Formats: sequence, structure tokens, C-alpha cells
Amino acid sequence: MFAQNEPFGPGGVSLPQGGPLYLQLKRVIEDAVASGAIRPGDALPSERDLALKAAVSRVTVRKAVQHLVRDGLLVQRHGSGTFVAPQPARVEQSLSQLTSFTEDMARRGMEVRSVLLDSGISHPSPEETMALGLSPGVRVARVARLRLCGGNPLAIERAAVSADLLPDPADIGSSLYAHLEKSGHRPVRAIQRIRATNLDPADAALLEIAPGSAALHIERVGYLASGRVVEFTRSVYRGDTYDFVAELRVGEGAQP
Ligand code: 16G
Repeated sequence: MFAQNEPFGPGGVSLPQGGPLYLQLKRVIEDAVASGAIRPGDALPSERDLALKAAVSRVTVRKAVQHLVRDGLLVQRHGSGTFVAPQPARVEQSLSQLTSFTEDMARRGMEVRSVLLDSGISHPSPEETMALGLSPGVRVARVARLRLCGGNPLAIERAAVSADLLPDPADIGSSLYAHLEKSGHRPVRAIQRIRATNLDPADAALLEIAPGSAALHIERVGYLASGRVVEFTRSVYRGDTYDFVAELRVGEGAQP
């Protein structure tokens, strides 16, 4: 509920001057979110009410709202209305430690949850055969998970492991690394490749952000102490919540 003096309270909404009306209304809504006058999870008044309060047409309201949904500031839930989108805290992750998602989040005291999207044993793709160094005829175990932190979807991780090291991909429980550790197959070293990407509609829907939103595409190849590759994981992390942090040191030769 909004009080009398709040931007969408019982009084009218005054628009700033200049530019198309829908952009003026968009600015009012953005400012209300930025100032905390309306918070993540709050419902926006109905299209009809907003049109009346701001003295604009419903077409103008619809256009402002559509732009804000596209920008990820608002979310529309079918049948229940338009809400301010959740604004998860950014997560910082060191690039020098080989840790699991579960350990990373537990260290921060954040609640971790995973939704199993898919798992099974299959014929490997040429890319998986190459990355995992599989011999002909060897199968691959795949586990795809949506990973949530503090209730917010943060990443989709699609892991591929040689099936002889992970014969039971549906039974990994809450942590792939903890499961691999039990059989002595937890990676001890990894190479990670990170690039920018834009989310396709299916991944965007799982991560609850607009299609095309910026994300980080991460590939991790994890090795056993023997040098054998154990894990080839491709992930997409929400670009608005995840920061990778690397410590850089001056190289020997460059020191004064
Ligand atoms: C991390 C790894 C992922 C690994 C997972 C295991 C990145 C980008 N990815 O999320 O490759 O499979 O940890 O986590 O860091 P788990 O043991 O919690 O399942």
C-alpha cells in the first residue's frame, strides 16, 4: 500500500517536463524505485489507475511499463499484475580459488538452492569428447541445474563428466564437488574461460530476467591430480549479480 505522499499514493503523479509522455512516466517509476519509495516485490497500481493518476492514456502507461519490463526493473505476472523486480545483491567471486558453488555461497552465509533441470547418461557431443578427452564409445554424464542464492536465481550450470567417474548423475545431492569427492574424483585444478553473452529466451526465463539481458558465459575444465579432465561445465551467470575478482601482481621481470 502506498501512503498519500508517495509517488503512486492516492494523489496524482506529477510528470517531469520534456520528451515523450511515456518516457516521463518511465522516469517517475525509475526514480521511485531508486529512492526506495517502491521496493522490490511491491505491486504497481493497475494500468487504469496509473493512467488516471498521471493524467495520461493507458497506451502511454503500457508503453512505459513495457520498456521497464524489457529493462528488467519491473516484472509482469500473468493475472496478478506488475511488480518491482527483485534486486539481488551482487556476489563477488575470486578467480584464483577452485571452489564449488555451494562452498562459495556458504562462506558468504547465503542460502543455496539448486533446481535440477536435467540429468542423465548420453552419447557425448564432439565438444564434450574433446574437452573431456573421452575414448570412443565412452558415455557422458550430464547434470543441468538452476542455482539460486538467497532465493534468487543466479546461474544455470550444465556439467558434463565422463560417465565412468559419475555413473549416477541424478544422485549428486546438493553438491557435484562433494559427490565427486566421495569417490576421490573432485577436481584439484581448473581452467576457466569467461566471455560476455546475451541470454536466449529460455535461459532468461529461468533466471527471471528479460531475454537478451547481459550475462557471463563461463566454461570450466576441471582436472584430477593425475591430469585427467573430470569436469567440463558450461554456465551462464546473471550479469547484474555476479562480479569475478582477480588479484593481479607485478611479474618478477617488471619489479623495480
Ligand atoms: C562452480 C563451478 C562449476 C562447478 C560447481 C560445483 C563456476 C563458474 N563454476 O559453480 O564448474 O561444477 O561449482 O558446485 O565457478 P557444487 O559442488 O555446489 O555442485
